[in-house]
Amino acid sequence: GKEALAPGATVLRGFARKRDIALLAAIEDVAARAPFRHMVTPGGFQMSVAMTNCGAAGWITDRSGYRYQAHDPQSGLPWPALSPAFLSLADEAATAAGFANFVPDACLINRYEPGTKLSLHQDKDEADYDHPIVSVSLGLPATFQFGGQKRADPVRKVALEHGDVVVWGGPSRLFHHGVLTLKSGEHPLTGRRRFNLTLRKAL
Ligand code: MD5
Ligand code: FE
Repeated sequence: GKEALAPGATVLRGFARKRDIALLAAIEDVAARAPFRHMVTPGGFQMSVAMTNCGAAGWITDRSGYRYQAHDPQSGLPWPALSPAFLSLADEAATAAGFANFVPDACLINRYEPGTKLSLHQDKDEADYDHPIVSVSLGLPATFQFGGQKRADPVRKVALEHGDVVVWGGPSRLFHHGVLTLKSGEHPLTGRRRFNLTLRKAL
C-alpha cells in the first residue's frame, strides 16, 4: 500500500519487509565496526536514541554542533561503506514515490529502546534540500509525529511498523518531525528495539 501523508511525503507500507533479515544483518555489520553510541547535543544533553552511520558522510552531534563528517569521531576511521542493500532499497522506494535516481551518501542508523524518543526537529544539515529522504522502520512499532514548516504548525501522528518505508520530499522535506516515546514490546527479529535507517544525500 502507498499512502500520501503530506505534500511530497509517501508511506510505502511493508516495502522493506521481505528484505528485513538482510537489512538487520547489514545494520549488525555496521555496528560491529562503528558501534551505536549516545551522542551529546550542542546544549549538553545525551540523546536517548543510540546512533551510528554508514556512507561517505555520517551525521554527528557534539558540544560544537550538528554536522556531517567523513570519520567516526569515536575511532577516527571512515564510516563503513553504504551497504548495497540500503542503496537499492533507497532508490526503489524513492522511485515508487516519484523521485527517480536517488543516490544517498549518508545513512544514519537510529536505535530506539522502550522509553526513548526523538524530539520535534527539522533535518537541515544537508547541502541541498531538493533531494528526498528515505526512512526505513524495523522492529518495534513507533508513533511518528510530523508537523509543518513552522514549529508551531499542528502536528499529525502516524503509526510506523516493521518494514514501513517513508519517502520525504518536496515541501515535506523540511517539515518538523519526531518520534514519541517508544512503548515496550518484543519483536521477533529485533527484541526490545526499533531501528530506523535514514538515507540522505548530505554532501
Ligand atoms: C526516525 N529519524 O524515525 C526518523 C526518521 C532523524 C529522524 O528524524 O533525523 O534521524 S526520518 C523522518 C523525516 C525526515 C525528513 C522529513 C520528515 C521526517 N518529515 O517531513 O516529517 O528515527
Ligand atoms: Fe529527522
